[in-house]
Amino acid sequence: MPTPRTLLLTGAAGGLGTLMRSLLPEYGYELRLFDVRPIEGEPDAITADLSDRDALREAVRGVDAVLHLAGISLEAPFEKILRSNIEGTYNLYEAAREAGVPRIVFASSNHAVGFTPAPRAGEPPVPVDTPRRPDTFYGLSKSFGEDLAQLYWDRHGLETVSVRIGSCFAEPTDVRMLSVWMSPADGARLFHAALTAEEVGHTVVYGSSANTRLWWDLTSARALGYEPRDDSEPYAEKLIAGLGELDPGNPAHTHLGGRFVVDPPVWPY
Ligand code: NAI
Ligand code: 15L
Repeated sequence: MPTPRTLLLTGAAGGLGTLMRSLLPEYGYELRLFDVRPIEGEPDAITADLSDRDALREAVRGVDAVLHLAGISLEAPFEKILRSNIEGTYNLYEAAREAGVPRIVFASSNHAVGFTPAPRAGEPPVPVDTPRRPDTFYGLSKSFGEDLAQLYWDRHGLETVSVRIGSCFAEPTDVRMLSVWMSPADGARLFHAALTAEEVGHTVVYGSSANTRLWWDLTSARALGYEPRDDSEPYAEKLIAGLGELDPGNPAHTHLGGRFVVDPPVWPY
């Protein structure tokens, strides 16, 4: 598939959205920005909530694809998750279906499978078809998003790549992240591959760099043409010296979802 020219980027004001605003134009995309929060220096950005169906209809008009990052990105009361992540994602899919947008790349999360035990030394990486085990209402909403994407592919032919992102930040900041980190540059590579691969139907992939300590299987991501170039290992010595090795007796260290399985961080605003 040729590079989609116009890309709707939801969640454009957020951490990942800000990173992608600077990285994706190099791949040839013209970005249309959408977020409930205004974005400084971006007067053309659409400032609207995912509950605003008229704003979504306007936002998807004429775009070639959507990168859907908007939503609550940590644990929160169920009612808030319901509104932003579950109903909001449904509203986006409906607008995209009505407008005939052919493909969405959905920011799913490792927390859709967060209660899955991390592989121990010598065990194989977690496959993409492992049963979903959400660790929070947040993870549950990502599980819903993946099922919604499957439904819209099977019923309406709207394609999605659901990317179960690990931790996409400038650097890994704890020992678990050595296994699940996705560098921002690899994030842009993966989103570009997901936006341009041929005939994806609904494909689920894990989103991370080629980490030496990787916990999951990147085969389905690589099948899209993704070639990660980064590895968290250069950060390992300093992180382990400061924080210690992962503790096999601590559930937050032995499940994919990390601290979300015991002490989920809550919505900060
Ligand atoms: P973030 O919290 O920094 O950004 C999310 C953005 O969505 C915010 O700018 C917020 O204003 C916007 N938003 C929230 N509710 C909205 C609504 N109802 N209507 C319109 N906009 C709304 O999160 P971050 O880190 O940028 O993550 C982006 C996406 O990727 C999220 O969906 C998150 O769940 C997912 N993700 C991120 C990971 C990471 O490592 N950064 C890991 C796994 C998944
Ligand atoms: C996520 O899904 C969150 O959005 C992000 O803030 C991180 O907590 C990440 O997962 C993670 O698991 O490290």
